[in-house]
Amino acid sequence: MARHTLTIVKPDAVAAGNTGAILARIEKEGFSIRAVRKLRLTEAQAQAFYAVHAERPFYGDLVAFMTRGPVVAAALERDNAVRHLRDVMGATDVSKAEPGTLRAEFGTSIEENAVHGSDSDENAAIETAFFFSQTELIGAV
Ligand code: 3AN
Repeated sequence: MARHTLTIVKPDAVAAGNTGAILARIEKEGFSIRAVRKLRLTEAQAQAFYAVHAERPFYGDLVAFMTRGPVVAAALERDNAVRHLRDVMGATDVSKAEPGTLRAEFGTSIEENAVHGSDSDENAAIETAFFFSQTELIGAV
């Protein structure tokens, strides 16, 4: 089981001042932060990051949302990293997210759902490389 995943605190949660609370919860879950960066995605970057959704009706809105303010990206390490972060995040649609999950606590809708987490080991590697170079990634000590 691969040990790496990538999270993004989305613009809604950054604007609401929830970055620290979300990263604190992620650390409490046993993740080590390998690298972290605050940035504002360009339209081209957001389009590329969500290219898999390019044909979906919500793609334009999703790109607009993800570029409307800064995000905080973090590369994470833990046993069973992808699965565990997905469980901690909860369902994409906030109204279906289990109580106690990050999306239930900090999200407000299916789109403004506070946090992203990679959905496979393969995408975790691609998404981590999207934000960080190899030399920026610090292994757990
Ligand atoms: P997840 O983030 O749970 O992996 P994806 O990858 O299916 O979900 O969707 C990526 C993002 O697109 C979601 N986080 C959400 O912001 C947005 N999204 C997904 N499905 C919808 C939808 N039906 N309507 C509006 N936005 C959506």
